[in-house]
Amino acid sequence: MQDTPKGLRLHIGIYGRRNVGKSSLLNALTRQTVSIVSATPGTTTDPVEKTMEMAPIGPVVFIDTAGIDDTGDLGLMRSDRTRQMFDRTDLALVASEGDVWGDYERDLVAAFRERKIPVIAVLTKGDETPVAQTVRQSLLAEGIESAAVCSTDGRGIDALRALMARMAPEHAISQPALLADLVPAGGLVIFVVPIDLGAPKGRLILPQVQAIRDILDGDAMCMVVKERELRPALDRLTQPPDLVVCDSQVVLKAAADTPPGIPLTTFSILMARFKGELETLARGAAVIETLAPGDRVLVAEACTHHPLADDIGRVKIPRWLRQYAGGNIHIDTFAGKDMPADLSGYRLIIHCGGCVITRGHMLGRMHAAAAAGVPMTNYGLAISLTQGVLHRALGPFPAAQEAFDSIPRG
Ligand SMILES: Nc1nc2c(ncn2[C@@H]2O[C@H](COP(=O)(O)OP(=O)(O)OP(=O)(O)O)[C@@H](O)[C@H]2O)c(=O)[nH]1
Ligand SMILES: [Mg+2]
Repeated sequence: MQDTPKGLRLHIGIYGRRNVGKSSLLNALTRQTVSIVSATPGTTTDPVEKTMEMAPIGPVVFIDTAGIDDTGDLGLMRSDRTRQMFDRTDLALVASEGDVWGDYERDLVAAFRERKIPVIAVLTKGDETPVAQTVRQSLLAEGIESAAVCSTDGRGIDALRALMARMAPEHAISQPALLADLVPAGGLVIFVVPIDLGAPKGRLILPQVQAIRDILDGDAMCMVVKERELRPALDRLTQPPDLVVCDSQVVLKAAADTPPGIPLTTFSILMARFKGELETLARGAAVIETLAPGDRVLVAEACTHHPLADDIGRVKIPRWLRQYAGGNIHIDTFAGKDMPADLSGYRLIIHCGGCVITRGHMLGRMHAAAAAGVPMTNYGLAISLTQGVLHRALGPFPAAQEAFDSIPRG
């Protein structure tokens, strides 16, 4: 990842007036002394760039800039240099001291909005300058996302990172393959797709269609079968397939029907890697094995679909968890755009596959969970775990399988 060319990195620019703490913010975000910090306004004169890997986004370039309010001949040249960075920015942080939001900040936001660049208002020096709630309210009213931070002790920095991941433009976030990397050109995959009452009429669901497309793009081949036809399909082949991918709901049968030497996984696990960090989610799944009666679990869903009679998040997963733990687990369900701000007290978050949210948004949620010290997994991994086949279903992803196996079990 260190070799990622700059052109593929998310460029995050830090802008604002002199002395508001832009360079300190950069140092806090990178956890390094990248830029010189001093109490003298005008310390940063030329743009400072720092290339790094930033969890949860991936490869980024930070750009620290000179104050936009600099004066005098030299000062105007410096603020011009700052303006030249606008077009290179994929995500803008507009820094201002906690109780200040004036024309300079408004002009900066307008300049980025004109360029369709997402902006976050960062209210700095939280230890010294109380954040005026009126400032945050008026920002919210204008649709400007904000974060309050203190760069000297790191408060609010993780929440800002999560917000940055959520706001980062999708194209700028490195996207892993869906499955083409698991199958060589000319290779064969069998997709196992149950056609039950839950299947949409006359078509396949998006992850299945995307998987078929990905295999075709990779010059490989696929067979699509229902779970009952998996065994006969395997019997007809003169060579074993390179991979079997099944729906989570039939993973037990598919695992039983697929000889151990053939790699097997589920659509949900493919999507978990596509949308989030599979290793983190695999570690989170292992927590289910240690759940005890009385534990609290948050079941989080990205969309607000109308709950079905046997709803997976509200009925099935809670039932399996209680069976697994052998007693009552306290389960809160949440559906929608913003996760609860207070995640403390939960032993685990089980998230849906996130098909309606972007990868950046999902990574932001994963990071918020990590910042709160709460492990996270997703529906598909949880289902395979409760069926006792997650270790096998992670086989095509050795790092995730290792992460899953490495969790100490009480
Ligand atoms: N107490 C406190 N001081 C801070 C914080 N962040 C920055 N400062 C101080 O504010 C002053 C300016 O910080 P810088 O990071 O250099 O600010 P800047 O916006 O980069 O300034 P220029 O480069 O001059 O435009 C320094 O004295 C910092 O120590 C903070 O979170 N808390
Ligand atoms: Mg500076």
